[in-house]
Amino acid sequence: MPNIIHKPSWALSEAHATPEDAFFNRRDLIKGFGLAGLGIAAAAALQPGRARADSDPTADLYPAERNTAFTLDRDLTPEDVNSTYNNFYEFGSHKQIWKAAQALKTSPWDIEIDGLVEEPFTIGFEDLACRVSLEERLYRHRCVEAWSMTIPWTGFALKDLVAMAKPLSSAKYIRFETFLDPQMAAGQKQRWYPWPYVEGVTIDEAANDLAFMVTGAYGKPLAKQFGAPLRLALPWKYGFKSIKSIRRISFTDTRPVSFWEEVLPEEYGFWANVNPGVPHARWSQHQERILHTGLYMNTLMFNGYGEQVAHLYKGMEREKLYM
Ligand SMILES: Nc1nc2c(c(=O)[nH]1)N[C@H]1C(S)=C(S)[C@@H](COP(=O)(O)O)O[C@H]1N2
Ligand SMILES: [Mo]
Repeated sequence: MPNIIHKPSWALSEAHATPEDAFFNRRDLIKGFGLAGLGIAAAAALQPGRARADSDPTADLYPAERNTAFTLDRDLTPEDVNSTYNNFYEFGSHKQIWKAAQALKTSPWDIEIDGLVEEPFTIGFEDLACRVSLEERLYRHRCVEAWSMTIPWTGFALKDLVAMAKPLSSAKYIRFETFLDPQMAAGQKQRWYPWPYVEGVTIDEAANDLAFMVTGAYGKPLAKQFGAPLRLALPWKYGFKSIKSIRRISFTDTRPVSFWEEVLPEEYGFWANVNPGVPHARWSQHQERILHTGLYMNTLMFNGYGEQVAHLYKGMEREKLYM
């Protein structure tokens, strides 16, 4: 397992711990006044914003240090643009789902690791976030609908999670699954979609340096509309591969059928690598609209990440690699 580098706010260092005697003295004092409950409530009320029950216990992990190996040749998309234009069908099939997505309950959030692993286990998201080493990376994101953005993600390498899961040598793919809760996410009441959202990668793709598990963006814990608390970022693939709000990670020897592949297999496949030369069934992939400027740019092979990933697909020319 990776070293514990960051400490969450609730794991107080010894230097900050209240010495036991002082603690007991204070408690006796409060008891003496007969105002224990009231005293605590009043103290909390005097400090709005402090010790709030709903505050995010992973907030102390941000901002994480930027890994300069992952930089960009273009401006970042402003946060207010990115966080108000999203695909998250669980909360509606349009781009303005950011308000509806605030209904997503992200704590507690357990992640199941199962399938072809030495021993299946469940880990709480906050626990996971503290066991890995978080870093910031600047990534491109190219949606299959021909718009693109750039974003400072915070997270950890997917290969670190694979190491933690200890897959058997028979595992060839990883299948990711989002939550299923139609009461919370009204989009999941639309029965014609095969909920929950599912995505998959090969073990080799997961081992690539670029494959990133995202826990934050813009130097903060992930906003709900970005797929809190944990999503994937696979910047050389069309955006739909980057599954949001992951609940279950399964190691398997069969290729997972992803959500969009199940809906429209003639238009969406398993690989979905960005290729400007291979048009979508209904539109060209030659260019992309930059979200915050509205200007068009030529789309790059593997979204500009060919040097890092092209080798993964050598000898696979018979596969539908670009849809
Ligand atoms: N669970 C889930 N994950 C998802 C989607 C979704 O609808 N549900 N949409 C995908 C698509 S099509 C894109 S382009 C990206 C959008 O990510 P963003 O909103 O952070 O830009 O999320 C992907 N992950
Ligand atoms: Mo997308």
